[in-house]
Amino acid sequence: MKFHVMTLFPEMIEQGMRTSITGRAIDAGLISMHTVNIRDYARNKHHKVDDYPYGGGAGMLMQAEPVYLAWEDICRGTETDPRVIYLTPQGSVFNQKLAKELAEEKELILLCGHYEGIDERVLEEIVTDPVSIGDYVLTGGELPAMVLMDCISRLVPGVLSNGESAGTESFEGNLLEYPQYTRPEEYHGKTVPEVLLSGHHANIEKWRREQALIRTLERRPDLLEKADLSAEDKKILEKRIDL
Ligand code: 6GU
Repeated sequence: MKFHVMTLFPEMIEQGMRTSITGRAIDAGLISMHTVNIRDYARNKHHKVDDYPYGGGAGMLMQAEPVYLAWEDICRGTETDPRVIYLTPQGSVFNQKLAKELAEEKELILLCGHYEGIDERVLEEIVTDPVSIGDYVLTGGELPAMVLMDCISRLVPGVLSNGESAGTESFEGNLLEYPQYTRPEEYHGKTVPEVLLSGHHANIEKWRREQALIRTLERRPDLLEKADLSAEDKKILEKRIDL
């Protein structure tokens, strides 16, 4: 996977991505990152990339031309024309399903806006996927771009070690993950659930499924509508709802 990131703050993206698992994946050549500073494509003396919005209103907008020229330059070096993800609170909300779909691509272009946004005309011209990371407002698209890259990278084969597998975790089958415990057996007077110490694998699996269902019901009931639930799962949930 190759990520091309169009931004006014390339150092922010590079610092973030060179850390931890994504950093290791870059070093191993499993993913790569190419940041492009949109300011380098401003064709004026002061490298100005923003201006006032027509019609008035608060703040400044990023101008179309430098964004277009930066995109054009990236595309000169790519074999196919990559999808262009524009990070914006006006996008569709990112989720694990979209992450899996994007992880299949060979290259992606991520466009980070700043200020109050970007001139709509260049967005119409180049953006294929407007994406948001949730219903709240951030100062720019850099953190969201890193969220997407982190999430997509860990789905690229080889990025996670066996111990970090991307299998049974939250959002698999639209359920949250069950609670987990490690040593010591007693901590601040609280003990580990008995079943986990029993060595009885079928009972452990049953307990974990139940906990995942209860946790999803309590914290993210909206997910249950999309979850694949067996008759037994439904019984567990109904018992809880009655309480
Ligand atoms: Cl993608 N960008 C900004 N600026 N704010 C956001 C967002 C994106 N997603 C949620 N809030």
